Amino acid sequence: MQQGRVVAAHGANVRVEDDTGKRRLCRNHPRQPRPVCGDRIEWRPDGASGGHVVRILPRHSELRRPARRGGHRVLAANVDLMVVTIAPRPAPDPFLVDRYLVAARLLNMDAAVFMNKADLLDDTTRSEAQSLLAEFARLGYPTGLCTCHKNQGLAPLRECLAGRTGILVGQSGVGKSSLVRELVPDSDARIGELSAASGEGRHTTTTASLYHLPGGGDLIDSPGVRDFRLWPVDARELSRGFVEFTDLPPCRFADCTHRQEPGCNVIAAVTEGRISQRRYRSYLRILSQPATEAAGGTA
Ligand SMILES: Nc1nc2c(ncn2[C@@H]2O[C@H](COP(=O)(O)OP(=O)(O)OP(=O)(O)O)[C@@H](O)[C@H]2O)c(=O)[nH]1
Ligand SMILES: [Mg+2]
Ligand SMILES: [Zn+2]
Repeated sequence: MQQGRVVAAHGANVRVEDDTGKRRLCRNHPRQPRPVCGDRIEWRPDGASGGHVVRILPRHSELRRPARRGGHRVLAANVDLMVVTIAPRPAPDPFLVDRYLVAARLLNMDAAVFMNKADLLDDTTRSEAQSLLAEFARLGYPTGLCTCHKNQGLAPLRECLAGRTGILVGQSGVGKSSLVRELVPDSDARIGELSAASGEGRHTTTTASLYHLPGGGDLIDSPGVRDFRLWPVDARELSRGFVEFTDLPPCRFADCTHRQEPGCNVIAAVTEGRISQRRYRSYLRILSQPATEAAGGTA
């Protein structure tokens, strides 16, 4: 029996890297839970280059999204840092960033927000981008502006990732795979053009893959999404996901949902400008999302 790390999962087969760095395809028994990218597993060789999965070792974190028929799907395991990637094109969706940041907190991962394709910014859009990033920086998230084309601004991202397992998440076409190619020189991550008609990405990456960073640490490239929905959460859990809600004094009612209750300290902080109106609107939107709605996107 050997141990290894799953670097990519393709249905019932997983690509596993052993201690020596050798990769091989292992079959997973149909009745066993499916390993995902980032999993540590036990496996047994059969034949010269193949093997089969014996079991998944305990995970210290799971990146999840709701499944279409209820429950949830795990996209990647043993992730320390979620790098929410945005770009000037396709246009950033701050509400999508908020949902990722909530997910990261609830899943016990750190998070960072990076805007790639900074070479596409002009003076006006640059200052808009900077104020959006500043909002996340004020909340304590590492942020940065970078570009793959001139290889600029990547040092802060490298620093965040050093010695850890990070995952790049975000809309299709923001340049996640391009970042992998910059950060992991010998990687073979595929890169796609944006659609000329819609300006959106074409969902080039179809499965999560793990790469090793030259300075230590691992980086997982993930398929772009149109949408990232949280699994159903109640007000108490959702409030844990909004970092700026967590060190306020307790509201008058222990089960306050921060919608309209008297003596609500979240509403007071929004009124006094200590919590941003935009983030509070994101909170209300997530809270009112129908619990049974099907998951969108392709990831
Ligand atoms: N101008 C500019 N274009 C970039 C930059 N980084 C990536 N691109 C381009 O953006 C397009 C999409 O890049 P990808 O790396 O495939 O994007 P992705 O986020 O991996 O997309 P999915 O795999 O579909 O989720 C390609 O045409 C890249 O050449 C950048 O820093 N500047
Ligand atoms: Mg990609
Ligand atoms: Zn309240």
